[in-house]
Amino acid sequence: MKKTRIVVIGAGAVGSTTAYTLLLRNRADELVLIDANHQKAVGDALDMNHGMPFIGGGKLWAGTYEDCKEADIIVIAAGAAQKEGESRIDLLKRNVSILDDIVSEVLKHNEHGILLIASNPVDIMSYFTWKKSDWPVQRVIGSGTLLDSARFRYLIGKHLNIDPRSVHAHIVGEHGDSELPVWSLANVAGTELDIAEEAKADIFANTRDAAYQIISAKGATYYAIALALDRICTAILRDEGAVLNVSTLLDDYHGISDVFLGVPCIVDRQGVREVLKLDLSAEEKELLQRSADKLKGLIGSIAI
Ligand code: 6V0
Repeated sequence: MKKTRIVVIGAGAVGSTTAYTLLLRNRADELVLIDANHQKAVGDALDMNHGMPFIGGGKLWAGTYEDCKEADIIVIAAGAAQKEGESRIDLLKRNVSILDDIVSEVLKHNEHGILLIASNPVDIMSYFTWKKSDWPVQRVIGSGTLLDSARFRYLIGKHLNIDPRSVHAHIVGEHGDSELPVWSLANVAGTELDIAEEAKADIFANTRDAAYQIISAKGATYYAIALALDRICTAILRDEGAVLNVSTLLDDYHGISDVFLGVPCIVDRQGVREVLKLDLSAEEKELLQRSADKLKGLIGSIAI
């Protein structure tokens, strides 16, 4: 039987934590770490391999782009941090250029896998990767608002004292400042949420600003995004048909097209099998349109 292989490109905080999460959960027969700083990937692979006697499991190594050949999923978590005095647009250009190099290398060796993008700004990076790869759009997936939706469900669950897995609620749009909460459809077992408007505003503010809070406390976020990436990999490898709020190309989604945004999608072995159109309120549609306009403006400013 063919072995399953996941390659993680970018062995920084997000990439190495993702590899560790995939390893602990025994998701793939083979895990490969690639980083421009090869020594970092080598160190991580050694460190994790020393845990094998405690968990058993497959193989893990620090590799090269040639290892992408057999990959079922290629996770991209490489990125550059903002330099002092650098504008967000300049950082964006620099990250697009990093991604351009990475995707060129991957494409030399793989044409059948699924590209799963975590690098920020994730919706733009995913759109760029899709354009660059020329792959069917199903096979280029951004982590989108899956993490944001998890934060949202956690905070609603905490407020109501209900297990977050039993809370059905979506954050859609950009993974970032223009994202929006779909309160009109949020529910527990089909029943409307009994939450006051002020508490709702607080829950959403803490969802949207979660990354800022964590980064100011400890410099980076990586545990929950690693679990979100693990969730997407699992839906793909097990052909689950799971509904996950990933970033995908919209095609007349409430009138929005030609931009990647986080919306609920059915994810299986093909990647994004189907995009689910939420029955949004008029206000939510307008906010989603604004989120799309913002991203299109940014895409235009870097001339993809
Ligand atoms: P980090 O810890 O600085 O790691 C980045 C890694 O990328 C480093 O090890 C670099 O050596 C490596 N790298 C840089 N250029 C290249 C290249 N050309 N080829 C291969 N490797 C390269 O960053 P961290 O891991 O914290 O974040 C990585 C990316 O994930 C950033 O863009 C974050 O903004 C993004 N995140 C996305 C989230 C999401 O929800 N999608 C959540 C958290 C972070």
